[in-house]
Amino acid sequence: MRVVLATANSGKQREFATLLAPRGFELVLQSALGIAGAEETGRSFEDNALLKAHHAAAAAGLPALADDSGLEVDALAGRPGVWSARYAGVGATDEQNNSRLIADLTGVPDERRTARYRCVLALVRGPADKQPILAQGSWEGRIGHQPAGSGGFGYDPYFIPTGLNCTAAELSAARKNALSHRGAALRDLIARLGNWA
Ligand code: ITT
Repeated sequence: MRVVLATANSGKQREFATLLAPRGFELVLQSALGIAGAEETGRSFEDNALLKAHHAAAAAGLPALADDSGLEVDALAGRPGVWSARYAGVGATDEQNNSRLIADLTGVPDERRTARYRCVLALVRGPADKQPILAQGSWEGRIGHQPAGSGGFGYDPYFIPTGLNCTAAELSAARKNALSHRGAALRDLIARLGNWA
């Protein structure tokens, strides 16, 4: 089935393609259809995932899948949360966002650097779909002091998953997909699909 993937994030695109191709989804990037991203005005991951999916479905005339995800740091009262992509300002790079995160955690000891990634997926048949499929996943860990690794994207060079002695950016793509919030959300989505197609 042709589904428009409502993301401009190339890190997410790679992870989705690997996980969904075997399930018969033919993912079309919204950028390939000339569709710009929706403005993320929601206050929750759920709101933003739905907003992005409805926007892409309306513009493409196709079913749409969107992801809203982010990092919640306990010592920062859950920030950056829905602002993860623009923590250091609109249009910030991953490096700038990571610099702000590490600056905000100056002096915070290891045991208080706990965090989790969260991912919410929204799959809609069209812009007026009243029964979207929502799926979610999370991944616990903590924020390190030094960056390590070159895989993944975003905050991965600083995110040390619980039970591991390396960062998410040091994992292979397959290992990250097996452990991550996005992998978990996709497995949840697939379990909820039923006869959706
Ligand atoms: P789209 O809205 O176009 O999908 P985006 O990057 O703006 O792309 P979000 O608003 O969902 O997406 O923000 C997600 C941010 O959270 C992302 O830019 C990273 O900073 C962070 N993030 C989410 N998942 C991540 C992951 O698997 N690894 C590292 N950082 C992640």
